[in-house]
Amino acid sequence: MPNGNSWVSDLQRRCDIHQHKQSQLKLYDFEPQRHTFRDEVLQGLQDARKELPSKYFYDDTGSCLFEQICALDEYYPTRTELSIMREQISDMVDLLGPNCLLIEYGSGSSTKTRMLLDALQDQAGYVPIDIAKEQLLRSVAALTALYPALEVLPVCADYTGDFALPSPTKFVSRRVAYFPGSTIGNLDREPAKRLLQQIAKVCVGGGLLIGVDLKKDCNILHRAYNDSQGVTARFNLHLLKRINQELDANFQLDQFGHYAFYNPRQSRIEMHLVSLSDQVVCIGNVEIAFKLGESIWTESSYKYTVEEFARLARAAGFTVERVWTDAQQLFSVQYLSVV
Ligand code: AVI
Repeated sequence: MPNGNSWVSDLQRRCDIHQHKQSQLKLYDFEPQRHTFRDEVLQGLQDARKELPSKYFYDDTGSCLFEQICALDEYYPTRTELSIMREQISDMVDLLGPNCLLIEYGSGSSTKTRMLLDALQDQAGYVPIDIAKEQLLRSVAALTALYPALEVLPVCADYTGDFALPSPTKFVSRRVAYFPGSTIGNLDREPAKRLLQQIAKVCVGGGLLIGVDLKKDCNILHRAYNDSQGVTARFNLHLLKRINQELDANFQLDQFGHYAFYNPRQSRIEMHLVSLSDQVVCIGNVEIAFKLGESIWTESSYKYTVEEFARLARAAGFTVERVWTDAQQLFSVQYLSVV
C-alpha cells in the first residue's frame, strides 16, 4: 500500500500530482484540506439545527464500513444494482459506444465498474474520482493489475467541488460519467441539480450512466438503514470517531445513538446521531453543547420515482435515453445523454 514516503509530489494546475516511483501511476490530488474539514464540522455543529456533511463518512475506515453495508442482506441497493448491470450490460455498453472515456464519480472499490471495463471496447481511459484517498489508491492498484492496457487517471477530490479532469493519451470519442449506487440521493435537490449540471458540462456529446434508488415500501427502507448487525450504526458513529481523531475532539461515542427513518413528505431517509444526555463536547478549544435528545443530522438519502428523476435530469440538461429496473422496481440504472 502506498504511503507518504513512496510518492513524490509536484504542484501543478492547482493540485498535487503524485507519481508512484515504481508504477508510473499518477494521482491528481484535490483532497479537501484538514482545515476545510474542521471549518465545515464547526459550522455544522454551531447551526441551530446541527448537521455534518455526509461526504466526511468516507475516510479509510468509513469506506470499509460502507463496503460492509453494501454486503448486507438488508441493504438491497448494491445487489439490486449489480443484478441490473449484469443483465443489461450489453445494452449499456452499446449506448456508451467505443473509445469512450469513463469518468466515475465516487468510485469507491470500483466493483461495479469492472463489469463495464470488461465489456467496453477500445476504451480511451478511466478516471475514478473519490474523496477517500487510500481506498482510491488501493482500488486503482488492483485495477491496473487487472487491466494493464487501460490508462487509469485517479482523481482524489470532493466531486461536488471544483477540480480539473485529467486527459488520457488515447483518442476520446465521448466522455461518459458513471455515478452508481444512488449517491445522487445523498444530495438535496438543488445541490443534486447543480452536480448533474456540472456533469452535463463535462460530458457534452456523451452521457451519464447513473444508479437511482426508487420509492418503495417504507419497511424495506427502514430495514436497509437500521440493519440487525448494527453496521450502519457503526458507520454513522464513525463520523464522531473521525472528528475525535483528526480534530482533537472528545465525543463519547456511547453518548450518541444511531437514528434513521423514512420521511415520506420529503421522500428521503434521514440519518441522525442523537445525544443520549445533556453534554458538552470539545472540538479543539471550541465547546459544543448538546441537550438530551438533540440530534446531529448526518445524511439524507432521497428516493425517486422514475418520473421525478426524469424531471431533475431534464432540468440539468440531460435527456433520459434508457431506464433499466429490477422486477420489483426497487432500483434503477439510467442512461442520460447530453448534447
Ligand atoms: C452512498 N449512499 C448512496 C448510501 C445511501 O444508501 O444513501 C450511504 C448509506 N448510508 C447508510 N447506508 C448507506
